[in-house]
Amino acid sequence: MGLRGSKQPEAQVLLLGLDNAGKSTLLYKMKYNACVSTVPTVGFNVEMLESRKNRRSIAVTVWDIGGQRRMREHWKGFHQDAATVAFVVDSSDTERMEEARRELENTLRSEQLRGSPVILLANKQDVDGALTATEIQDRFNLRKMCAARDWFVQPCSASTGFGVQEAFGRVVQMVKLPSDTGAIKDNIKDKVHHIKTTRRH
Ligand SMILES: Nc1nc2c(ncn2[C@@H]2O[C@H](COP(=O)(O)OP(=O)(O)OP(=O)(O)O)[C@@H](O)[C@H]2O)c(=O)[nH]1
Ligand SMILES: [Mg+2]
Repeated sequence: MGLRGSKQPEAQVLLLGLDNAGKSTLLYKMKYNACVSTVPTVGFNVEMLESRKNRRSIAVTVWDIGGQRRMREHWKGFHQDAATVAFVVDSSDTERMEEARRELENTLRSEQLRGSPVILLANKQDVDGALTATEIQDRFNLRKMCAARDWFVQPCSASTGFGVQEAFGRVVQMVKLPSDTGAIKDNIKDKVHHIKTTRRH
Protein backbone atom coordinates (compact mmCIF):
# COMPACT_ATOMS: atom_id res chain seq x y z
CA MET A 1 0.00 0.00 0.00
CA GLY A 2 1.10 3.54 -0.62
CA LEU A 3 1.22 6.44 1.80
CA ARG A 4 -2.49 7.08 1.45
CA GLY A 5 -3.56 3.49 1.21
CA SER A 6 -4.50 3.81 -2.46
CA LYS A 7 -3.78 1.16 -5.05
CA GLN A 8 -2.85 3.57 -7.79
CA PRO A 9 0.52 2.89 -9.44
CA GLU A 10 3.44 4.69 -7.86
CA ALA A 11 6.66 5.89 -9.40
CA GLN A 12 9.67 7.27 -7.65
CA VAL A 13 11.73 10.15 -8.95
CA LEU A 14 15.11 11.22 -7.62
CA LEU A 15 15.76 14.96 -7.70
CA LEU A 16 19.54 15.36 -7.66
CA GLY A 17 22.03 18.11 -8.42
CA LEU A 18 24.64 20.30 -6.75
CA ASP A 19 23.76 22.40 -3.72
CA ASN A 20 22.01 25.65 -4.67
CA ALA A 21 20.80 24.21 -8.00
CA GLY A 22 17.19 24.89 -6.98
CA LYS A 23 15.92 21.34 -6.30
CA SER A 24 13.81 22.16 -3.24
CA THR A 25 12.46 25.33 -4.82
CA LEU A 26 11.45 23.30 -7.87
CA LEU A 27 9.86 20.56 -5.78
CA TYR A 28 7.56 22.99 -3.99
CA LYS A 29 6.81 24.90 -7.17
CA MET A 30 5.75 21.60 -8.78
CA LYS A 31 3.69 20.54 -5.81
CA TYR A 32 2.07 23.79 -4.68
CA ASN A 33 2.82 26.19 -7.54
CA ALA A 34 4.24 28.42 -4.81
CA CYS A 35 7.56 30.13 -4.23
CA VAL A 36 8.79 28.67 -0.98
CA SER A 37 11.92 30.10 0.53
CA THR A 38 14.33 27.28 1.17
CA VAL A 39 17.37 26.52 3.28
CA PRO A 40 20.07 24.10 2.14
CA THR A 41 18.70 20.59 2.52
CA VAL A 42 20.49 18.44 5.07
CA GLY A 43 18.95 15.02 4.50
CA PHE A 44 16.04 14.97 2.07
CA ASN A 45 12.51 16.15 1.40
CA VAL A 46 9.92 13.81 0.00
CA GLU A 47 6.59 14.74 -1.57
CA MET A 48 3.94 12.81 -3.40
CA LEU A 49 2.45 14.41 -6.50
CA GLU A 50 -0.59 13.17 -8.35
CA SER A 51 -0.68 12.85 -12.09
CA ARG A 52 -2.15 10.82 -14.94
CA LYS A 53 -0.38 8.40 -17.24
CA ASN A 54 -1.97 6.16 -19.84
CA ARG A 55 -5.38 7.42 -18.67
CA ARG A 56 -4.67 6.18 -15.16
CA SER A 57 -4.09 8.20 -12.07
CA ILE A 58 -0.56 7.73 -10.72
CA ALA A 59 1.29 8.87 -7.62
CA VAL A 60 4.75 10.26 -8.22
CA THR A 61 6.98 10.27 -5.17
CA VAL A 62 9.73 12.85 -5.54
CA TRP A 63 12.83 12.50 -3.39
CA ASP A 64 14.74 15.78 -3.11
CA ILE A 65 18.18 14.99 -1.72
CA GLY A 66 20.59 17.59 -0.35
CA GLY A 67 23.32 18.46 -2.86
CA GLN A 68 26.05 19.74 -0.57
CA ARG A 69 29.29 17.84 -0.97
CA ARG A 70 28.88 15.97 2.31
CA MET A 71 25.36 14.94 1.27
CA ARG A 72 26.37 13.54 -2.13
CA GLU A 73 27.81 10.37 -0.61
CA HIS A 74 24.26 9.56 0.51
CA TRP A 75 22.74 9.80 -2.96
CA LYS A 76 23.45 6.15 -3.65
CA GLY A 77 21.24 5.16 -0.72
CA PHE A 78 18.30 6.44 -2.79
CA HIS A 79 19.08 4.74 -6.10
CA GLN A 80 17.08 1.61 -5.46
CA ASP A 81 13.54 1.80 -6.87
CA ALA A 82 14.12 5.16 -8.58
CA ALA A 83 12.09 5.20 -11.77
CA THR A 84 13.66 8.36 -13.11
CA VAL A 85 16.55 10.69 -12.32
CA ALA A 86 15.74 14.40 -12.52
CA PHE A 87 19.06 16.23 -12.38
CA VAL A 88 18.81 19.94 -11.63
CA VAL A 89 21.47 22.35 -12.86
CA ASP A 90 21.91 26.01 -11.94
CA SER A 91 22.31 27.22 -15.53
CA SER A 92 23.94 30.45 -14.32
CA ASP A 93 26.67 28.67 -12.34
CA THR A 94 29.07 28.26 -15.23
CA GLU A 95 32.02 27.71 -12.87
CA ARG A 96 30.51 24.56 -11.40
CA MET A 97 29.10 23.13 -14.63
CA GLU A 98 31.93 20.59 -14.89
CA GLU A 99 31.43 19.57 -11.24
CA ALA A 100 27.72 19.07 -11.94
CA ARG A 101 28.50 17.03 -15.05
CA ARG A 102 30.88 14.79 -13.06
CA GLU A 103 28.27 14.19 -10.35
CA LEU A 104 25.67 13.15 -12.91
CA GLU A 105 28.17 10.89 -14.63
CA ASN A 106 29.07 9.23 -11.30
CA THR A 107 25.42 8.80 -10.42
CA LEU A 108 24.62 7.12 -13.72
CA ARG A 109 27.38 4.53 -13.14
CA SER A 110 25.14 2.99 -10.48
CA GLU A 111 23.96 -0.48 -11.36
CA GLN A 112 20.62 0.28 -9.68
CA LEU A 113 20.01 3.13 -12.11
CA ARG A 114 20.85 1.14 -15.22
CA GLY A 115 18.37 2.11 -17.93
CA SER A 116 16.59 4.72 -15.77
CA PRO A 117 15.53 7.72 -17.81
CA VAL A 118 17.20 11.06 -17.09
CA ILE A 119 15.65 14.48 -17.30
CA LEU A 120 18.08 17.34 -16.99
CA LEU A 121 16.41 20.45 -15.64
CA ALA A 122 18.30 23.54 -16.81
CA ASN A 123 17.05 25.73 -13.96
CA LYS A 124 17.47 29.47 -13.27
CA GLN A 125 16.79 30.43 -16.88
CA ASP A 126 15.59 33.79 -15.52
CA VAL A 127 19.16 34.77 -14.54
CA ASP A 128 21.09 36.95 -16.99
CA GLY A 129 23.93 35.01 -18.56
CA ALA A 130 22.40 31.61 -17.84
CA LEU A 131 23.48 28.92 -20.29
CA THR A 132 20.73 27.67 -22.57
CA ALA A 133 19.46 24.11 -22.32
CA THR A 134 21.30 23.27 -25.55
CA GLU A 135 24.56 24.69 -24.25
CA ILE A 136 24.25 22.60 -21.08
CA GLN A 137 23.36 19.52 -23.09
CA ASP A 138 26.57 20.02 -25.09
CA ARG A 139 28.73 20.71 -22.03
CA PHE A 140 27.42 17.53 -20.40
CA ASN A 141 27.83 15.59 -23.63
CA LEU A 142 24.47 14.09 -22.72
CA ARG A 143 23.98 12.27 -25.96
CA LYS A 144 27.00 10.12 -25.11
CA MET A 145 26.48 10.02 -21.34
CA CYS A 146 22.89 8.83 -21.73
CA ALA A 147 23.39 6.65 -24.81
CA ALA A 148 21.76 3.64 -23.13
CA ARG A 149 18.71 5.37 -21.69
CA ASP A 150 15.95 7.87 -22.47
CA TRP A 151 16.87 11.45 -21.72
CA PHE A 152 15.49 14.92 -22.14
CA VAL A 153 16.62 18.47 -21.32
CA GLN A 154 14.05 20.95 -20.03
CA PRO A 155 14.82 24.66 -19.53
CA CYS A 156 13.01 26.08 -16.50
CA SER A 157 12.93 28.60 -13.71
CA ALA A 158 11.67 27.52 -10.31
CA SER A 159 11.41 31.21 -9.39
CA THR A 160 9.15 32.33 -12.22
CA GLY A 161 7.52 28.97 -12.91
CA PHE A 162 8.70 28.95 -16.52
CA GLY A 163 8.94 25.34 -17.76
CA VAL A 164 8.10 23.80 -14.38
CA GLN A 165 4.82 22.10 -15.32
CA GLU A 166 6.38 20.98 -18.59
CA ALA A 167 9.25 19.49 -16.59
CA PHE A 168 6.86 17.55 -14.37
CA GLY A 169 4.87 16.45 -17.42
CA ARG A 170 8.08 15.12 -18.99
CA VAL A 171 8.99 13.28 -15.81
CA VAL A 172 5.58 11.60 -15.78
CA GLN A 173 5.90 10.68 -19.45
CA MET A 174 9.31 9.14 -18.84
CA VAL A 175 8.74 7.23 -15.60
CA LYS A 176 8.55 3.50 -15.76
CA LEU A 177 5.94 2.19 -13.41
CA PRO A 178 7.30 -0.61 -11.26
CA SER A 179 5.31 -3.83 -11.41
CA ASP A 180 5.46 -3.96 -7.64
CA THR A 181 3.91 -0.73 -6.48
CA GLY A 182 5.99 -0.95 -3.32
CA ALA A 183 5.64 -0.01 0.30
CA ILE A 184 6.71 3.60 0.24
CA LYS A 185 6.27 4.00 3.99
CA ASP A 186 8.89 1.30 4.60
CA ASN A 187 11.00 2.90 1.95
CA ILE A 188 11.03 6.24 3.80
CA LYS A 189 12.04 4.44 6.99
CA ASP A 190 14.88 2.72 5.13
CA LYS A 191 16.18 6.01 3.73
CA VAL A 192 16.07 7.74 7.12
CA HIS A 193 17.90 4.78 8.60
CA HIS A 194 20.50 4.91 5.83
CA ILE A 195 21.19 8.63 6.39
CA LYS A 196 21.31 8.28 10.19
CA THR A 197 23.70 5.38 10.12
CA THR A 198 26.06 6.73 7.50
CA ARG A 199 26.14 10.46 8.25
CA ARG A 200 29.53 11.68 9.39
CA HIS A 201 29.59 13.66 12.60
N1 LIG B 1 16.93 33.29 -9.84
C1 LIG B 1 16.58 32.04 -9.49
N2 LIG B 1 16.86 31.57 -8.27
C2 LIG B 1 16.48 30.31 -7.97
C3 LIG B 1 15.78 29.48 -8.88
N3 LIG B 1 15.56 28.30 -8.29
C4 LIG B 1 16.07 28.37 -7.06
N4 LIG B 1 16.63 29.60 -6.84
C5 LIG B 1 17.30 30.07 -5.63
O1 LIG B 1 18.49 29.30 -5.46
C6 LIG B 1 18.75 29.10 -4.07
C7 LIG B 1 18.90 27.63 -3.78
O2 LIG B 1 17.66 26.97 -4.00
P1 LIG B 1 17.32 25.57 -3.31
O3 LIG B 1 16.04 25.12 -3.90
O4 LIG B 1 17.41 25.65 -1.84
O5 LIG B 1 18.54 24.69 -3.84
P2 LIG B 1 18.81 23.14 -3.59
O6 LIG B 1 19.23 22.57 -4.91
O7 LIG B 1 17.65 22.51 -2.93
O8 LIG B 1 20.08 23.16 -2.62
P3 LIG B 1 20.54 22.05 -1.53
O9 LIG B 1 19.37 21.73 -0.70
O10 LIG B 1 21.67 22.67 -0.78
O11 LIG B 1 21.02 20.86 -2.32
C8 LIG B 1 17.59 29.75 -3.31
O12 LIG B 1 17.99 31.05 -2.92
C9 LIG B 1 16.49 29.82 -4.37
O13 LIG B 1 15.58 30.90 -4.15
C10 LIG B 1 15.50 30.00 -10.19
O14 LIG B 1 14.93 29.37 -11.09
N5 LIG B 1 15.94 31.29 -10.43
MG1 LIG C 1 17.36 21.59 -1.12
